[in-house]
Amino acid sequence: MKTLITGGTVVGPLGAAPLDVLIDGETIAALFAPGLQGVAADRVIYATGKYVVPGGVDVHTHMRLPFGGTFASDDFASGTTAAAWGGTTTVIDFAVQRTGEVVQDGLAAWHALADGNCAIDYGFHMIMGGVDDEALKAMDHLVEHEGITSFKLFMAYPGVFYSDDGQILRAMQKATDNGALIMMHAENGIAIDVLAAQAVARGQTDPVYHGITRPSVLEGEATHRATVLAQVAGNTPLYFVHLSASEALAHVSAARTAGRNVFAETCPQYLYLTLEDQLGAPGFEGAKWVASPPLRPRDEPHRDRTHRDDLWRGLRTDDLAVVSTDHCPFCFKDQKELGRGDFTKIPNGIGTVEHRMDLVYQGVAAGRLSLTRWVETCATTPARMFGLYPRKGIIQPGSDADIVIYDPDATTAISAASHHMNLDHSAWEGFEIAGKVDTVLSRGSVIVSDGAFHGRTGHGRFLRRGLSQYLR
Ligand code: DUC
Ligand code: ZN
Ligand code: ZN
Repeated sequence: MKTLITGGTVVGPLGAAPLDVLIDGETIAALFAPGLQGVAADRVIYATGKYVVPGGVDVHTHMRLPFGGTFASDDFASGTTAAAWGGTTTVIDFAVQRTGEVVQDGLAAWHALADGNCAIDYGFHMIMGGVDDEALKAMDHLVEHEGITSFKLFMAYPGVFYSDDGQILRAMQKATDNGALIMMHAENGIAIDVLAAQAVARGQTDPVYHGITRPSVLEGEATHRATVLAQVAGNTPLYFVHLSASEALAHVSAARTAGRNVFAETCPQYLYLTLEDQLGAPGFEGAKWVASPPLRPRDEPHRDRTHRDDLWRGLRTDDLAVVSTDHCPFCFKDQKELGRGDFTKIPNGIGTVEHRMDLVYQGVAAGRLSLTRWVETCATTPARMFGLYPRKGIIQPGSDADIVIYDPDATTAISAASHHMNLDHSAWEGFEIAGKVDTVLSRGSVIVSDGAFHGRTGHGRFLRRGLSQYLR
């Protein structure tokens, strides 16, 4: 089956140009000047006035993550279907090794959850919840034999996922040897737990105290500590997940200026939402926005140069290379409600997998980000960072035909009433965004068009990934 996408503007990391795209089966066969005569195709998709961009690559999702006595509300079927609706055609989810568990058992459990249930292609990182001799050996095995080349460690959540500095150093030394990427949740969890317990003891139990007890300097401190540990371990490739704070970004920038293999992502929630406006909503409403790191105060660190301003700047300068979602949805009813009367018991997470392409495109519409940077941060760089390039993240001959046709003249209104995530509320309720996902192809199949989903769970295949292709 040959498909021709004609009349659109193809956007890639090198710029935008009017080009037609020919797809043969599951892959891109050719790009050529618009309207070239004599091209035979079984199906023609007209993209006049629209952008033709690589399918989005969201490298940070948590389908069914066990957390706080419950599980993230999207499974692989609902979560990857919602991703597809939003123009994301690849996710990398986090398989989990809990403390005391064998790494390979955690991985097998994640394959069982995902296998046959995904609407789009998917890969895994591994959360290392218990770094010991066995787990370190397992890292080699996963890199060599399982197509898993990135490992998340937590400086937060003592007693749950937490690694101490010695465990972090040992995992980094292992990654220096085998070429894996260490992904870091950088918040000083030991100090945070003291502040949180003190707040609860004072009766400060509302959701907003989740943010107040996790100040940005404790993300900055942990970020710096991790860069030092990576330096000691031999310039280990280090990638900070969900970076939210100016202090943390400054440490990433300094390490990068020193020539080190240090990278970072941010997430839409940190680009738009704030501690006062969302987390501080009246009553228990703010629980919808409890995630870690937390939403940051509106006017910090400076009223005229906020965390959000710095994050947009970081996206322009590549100190922030990627936008992911940290998609980790929990319903308000029965899940977020577990923390009524004690914010420390609110399951941490926000659901955004459906809206990332739109929310970052909003930066283009507002003049904060170039079209090319939109595609780079949402598709091309995540694919390169996590060893999927050029199969994913680019429109060029030989690549998988994962393509989004994006209409810059339409608008998107976000609401729980219309989204496709298994979530009874939206952290983005009422957001009106310039731009709209029009058509989505996954490996040559049209899975979204004309406001309808045409894909199927089970279409998505597991992606064995290579080492990071973004190292310097
Ligand atoms: N942060 C969250 O908000 N949820 C899950 C894990 C994490 O690091
Ligand atoms: Zn995290
Ligand atoms: Zn996460």
